This record gives sequence, C-alpha cells and structure tokens, in this order.
Amino acid sequence: MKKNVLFFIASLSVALSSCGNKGASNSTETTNEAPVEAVQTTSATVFDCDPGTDDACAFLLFAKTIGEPDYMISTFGNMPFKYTTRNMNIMAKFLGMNSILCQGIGEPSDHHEVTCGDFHGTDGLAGIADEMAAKYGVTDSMVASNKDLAYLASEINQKDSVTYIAVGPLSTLANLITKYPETLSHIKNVYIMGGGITHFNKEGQTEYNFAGDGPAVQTVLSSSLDITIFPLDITEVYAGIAKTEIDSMDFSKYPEMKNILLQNYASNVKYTKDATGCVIHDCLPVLYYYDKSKFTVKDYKLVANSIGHIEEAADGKLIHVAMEMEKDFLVNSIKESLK
Ligand SMILES: [Ca+2]
Repeated sequence: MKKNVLFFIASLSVALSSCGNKGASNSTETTNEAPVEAVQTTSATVFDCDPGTDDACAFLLFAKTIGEPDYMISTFGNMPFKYTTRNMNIMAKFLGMNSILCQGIGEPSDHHEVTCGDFHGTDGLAGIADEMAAKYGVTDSMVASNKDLAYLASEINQKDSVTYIAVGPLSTLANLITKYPETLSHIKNVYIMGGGITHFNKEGQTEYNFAGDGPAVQTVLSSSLDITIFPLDITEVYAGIAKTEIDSMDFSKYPEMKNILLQNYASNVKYTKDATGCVIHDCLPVLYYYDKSKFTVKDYKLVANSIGHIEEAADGKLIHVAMEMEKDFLVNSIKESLK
C-alpha cells in the first residue's frame, strides 16, 4: 500500500544572482519565477509477523482484500525463528505478494524459550509448510536472501509516514527503537496484537505475544510512538470464526487456507474449553488498518512489567485500545479474500 502524494510548491519569487544572463542584471528578460518543484511525501506499511496460522490469515487479507504491505519482517513466536521466517516466505509466494521480505529479531532479549508447542501444527503452517514450499518454489537460498533489520531501518528513514503492524512478540520493534532511534519520527502509527486488560492466556496475567518478550513491551510502550493495541479482550470476542462458517467457505482458489483454519480450530478445541471455532487474533489490527470505522477504541494509560503484563497507571503512557469491532467484519473479509 504505497501511497505517494505530491505537493507542489509555488514558484519562489527569489532573484538569484546566478540566474539570468551574465552581465544583464538589469535586463527585463530575467523573470523571477523558478520552475515548479514537486516534493514527494511517501508512506509505507510494515508487517511484523511470526507465522503461525492466525498470521497466515492476516496474509490472506493483505494479499487479496487490503493490498500488500511494502515490507514484511519475521520474528520468533508461534514457532522458532527459522520456521516463522520460512513460513513468511512461503505465505508470500503462495499468495503472490511482492512485499520486500526482511528477517527481524530471532529470540527475546532475555533469551528465554518461547513455544506454543504444536498449536499451529508441527511447522507453524498446519504441517503443510514443506508441501507448500515445494509447490510454490520457496528455497533455502531464497529465504537466506531476505533483507535484515538495518535495511528495514534505512528504508523507514526514507519515508515520511510509516504504519507498523506487529502481530508477534515485540522484539524487532523494540530493537528498531533502541538501535535505530531515528526511525521513531518516521513511524506514525503502530498497531499491535498483544496484551490483555482483563483477558489473559499466559501466567502472570499476560498474553502470549507480550509474554514472548516483556522487556520489549516495556521499551515499545514507553516510547514516543502512537500505539493502538488489540488485546485478548477484543480478539477473544471478535476474532473467532465458527466451525460451521469454516465449513461453508469456498476454499477452491486457496485450498491450503482450509488446512490452516482447521488446524487453528482443532488446537482451540484441544486447548480451550467450549471452543466452537478458530480464533485468528492477528487479523484484527490488519482489518483496523483497512477500515477504522468498524472499531471502537478507548484510551488507557498503561504500563508494562518485565513479563509483559500491562495495567492502568496514572503515570502510564496513553495507548489506544481497540475494544469492539463490527460483528461479522472478519468473517466477511475472509470470505471476500477467498474469492
Ligand atoms: Ca502472530
């Protein structure tokens, strides 16, 4: 979604001594009008992900409904880094995306092990990552040729307005902030799937992505960035798709998406009491980027602790928190993307 806006600067009435004919400073031939100049402002979108079955659904929305992000960058999370990075490459090829692919931070700052077992399948893509890599021509050398974080930082610094969407642990964004602080003035909006106000899925009253790198959450939430978060409070209520809906979808164009949604559903049934469908958390910040009018957002002053628990505090940072979304916006968007 690259948007270029041209602003035209009116001619400057500046008499330049170097203009005009030499030795003819009094000549009436000299006009004071400089050529019209065009100053280009550029915007870009970065998708920071750890695919993951719910990340994979966000890829589908980007590719088929919203418009692909300019840059995608992988981090660890749903699976170890080598899997999530390969999965990002697989999903991009599968969906014909031309985004520039980068590799971000591969482990949390405190080096603790992050795992959700086989929730997303043995490989993060419902156990069909190898099959998809072969079918869509994703090679190890292709993955190895992904750009790095320094490259992404230099690209961000050349843009006037960057939207940064993070749907995994926040290690990569935290590293951008600390190692490349000049990027802060170029990143205008940050949309994050993570955290919980009253809903939690990890010990210590936190959430999987935020628990993945608590110190990174602290860095991000104490930065000058304008941040909107999509905590479990909204995703657990609005990011579900019932099994009956999945069964009614037409997957003929993208059959692998059925495996991915059913993997997510099966794991929900296995690990969550009374589950009736899949929960594709990461789609909500992506849909917000697409159409903010469908969401209700409330401002909180929040602080984070070192394990990624967030809570209100008088001296906390003002964070926009998405609390509600128009019913059926997600399921209708997925159906539209499958067409
Ligand atoms: Ca994710």
